[in-house]
Amino acid sequence: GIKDYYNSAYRFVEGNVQKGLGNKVAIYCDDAKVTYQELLLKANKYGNALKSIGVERENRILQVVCDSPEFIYSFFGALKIGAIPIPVNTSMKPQDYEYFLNHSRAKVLLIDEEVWNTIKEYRNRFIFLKKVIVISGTGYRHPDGIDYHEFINPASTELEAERTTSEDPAFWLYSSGSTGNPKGVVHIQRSMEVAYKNYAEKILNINENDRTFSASKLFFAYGLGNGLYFPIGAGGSTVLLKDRPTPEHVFDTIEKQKPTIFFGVPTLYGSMIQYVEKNGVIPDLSSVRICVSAGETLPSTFIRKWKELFNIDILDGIGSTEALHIYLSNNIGQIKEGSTGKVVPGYNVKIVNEDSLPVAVNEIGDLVINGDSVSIGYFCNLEENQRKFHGEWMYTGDKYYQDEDGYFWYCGRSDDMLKVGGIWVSPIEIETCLFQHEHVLEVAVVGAKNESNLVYPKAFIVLRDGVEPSEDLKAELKLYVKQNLAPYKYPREIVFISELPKTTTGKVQRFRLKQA
Ligand code: 3SK
Repeated sequence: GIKDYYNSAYRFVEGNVQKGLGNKVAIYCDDAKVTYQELLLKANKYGNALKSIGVERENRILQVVCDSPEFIYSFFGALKIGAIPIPVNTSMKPQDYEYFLNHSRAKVLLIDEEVWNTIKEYRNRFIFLKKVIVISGTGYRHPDGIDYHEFINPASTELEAERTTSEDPAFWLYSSGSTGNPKGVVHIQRSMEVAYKNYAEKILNINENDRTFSASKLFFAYGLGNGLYFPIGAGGSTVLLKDRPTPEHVFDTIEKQKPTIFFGVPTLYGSMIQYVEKNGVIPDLSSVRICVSAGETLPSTFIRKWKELFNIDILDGIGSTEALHIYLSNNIGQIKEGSTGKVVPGYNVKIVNEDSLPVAVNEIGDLVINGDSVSIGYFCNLEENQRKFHGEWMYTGDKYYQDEDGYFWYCGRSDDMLKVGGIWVSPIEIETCLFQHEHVLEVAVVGAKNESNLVYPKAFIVLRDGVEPSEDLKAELKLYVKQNLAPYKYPREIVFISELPKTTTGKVQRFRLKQA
């Protein structure tokens, strides 16, 4: 028979109310405060309302909702009845939503009114879609959708959790990747608990007194942990920001809502530092005990500057949508600037060569990982499943080396490494070097080919405000790399551009630069 009934919504929400935290604030959003008791009742109502329109266990629901209490009610409400919420980015194009809906075969769409207004004219293209629930500030009064508040209001607040097991599918996230269509990453009921225990408990030492604030939105794997199942797993609180996370909004939110843990990405830390330098006023971040960065390597200069401005450390780490959250991280009090830190307890990692054999210390190879929060695979994508998942190991697609102290150093995506004159060259190393130059704001290095089809490093550079692009500056930058790295690594070509192409998660889209 079935041994281990486990329902993550029950564990995360009802568990806190049973522990006596019912009157504690779980969610801060603008001026609203939502207690655990209220969260439980709203999630129950939504789960019951879904049942009333025929949603059953394992049915999928595409959730296009901004960071708000409704995001959290509906995510847990769906999980509680064993249905599968699929949160996706709220600022995509109509063809992206068409892809998500048709690829996931979701029969129900829960969507913010502003987004629905941009896609409703394409409804006849959404071939599996049956019901649309619209979240509107003023009430939704059109026959093409059901108003969210009218939908949940009549539903009962009592809901027994579906008897799922820890291995039942729970939710999906779409992974944007740098090429191809987004992949539907399937996570199971235990995934959040595992990521919470491994990273939030053991690395962040999260507890009931913590209040998290994630600039990365809840529909990203990074944001989902930071702003939803980490704080709620700990019986703490989350601060949500509905708006775009500009430096101004983020600083205002920190000053007003006083989080203890802040999560950002390198580009945001960079623009927050620039904002402070430009305005000459240092915002009050004294409530924050630790900051976290992920997504791409955090430049050492940002770590130092942040410490100088606010006296707070930033812990850099790396995770993935497939692993659900961070599996390599620096530790509080043991930061090696520029490194991705060490293995997060609970995960196993190896750096392997082309024959899948472990490489020596300081040697670059492919990073592979395993752990109980890793996805069970992509929905309907045999080729990518076979490429990525090898027995218990998952290929992360990242090149790394590990130093003699056990710290991991990122060397680029597996397919971004350049073999220049027969030697592997890390584009990241060249980028890090160029980034130290006083005129460089952002930089990305890719491989280009000369007339003999030989690969050479080509740098795309965004200059700081007020710096004039010139041939002399190109020569100066090339010389700078030659003087600071092995000379064969210098970029043979430099292109000045106004902005680097990026994914919605802020990662540079190198494939676009390769085509440029
Ligand atoms: O990009 C990352 O490093 C990351 C971290 C946590 C969760 C998900 C992702 C993609």
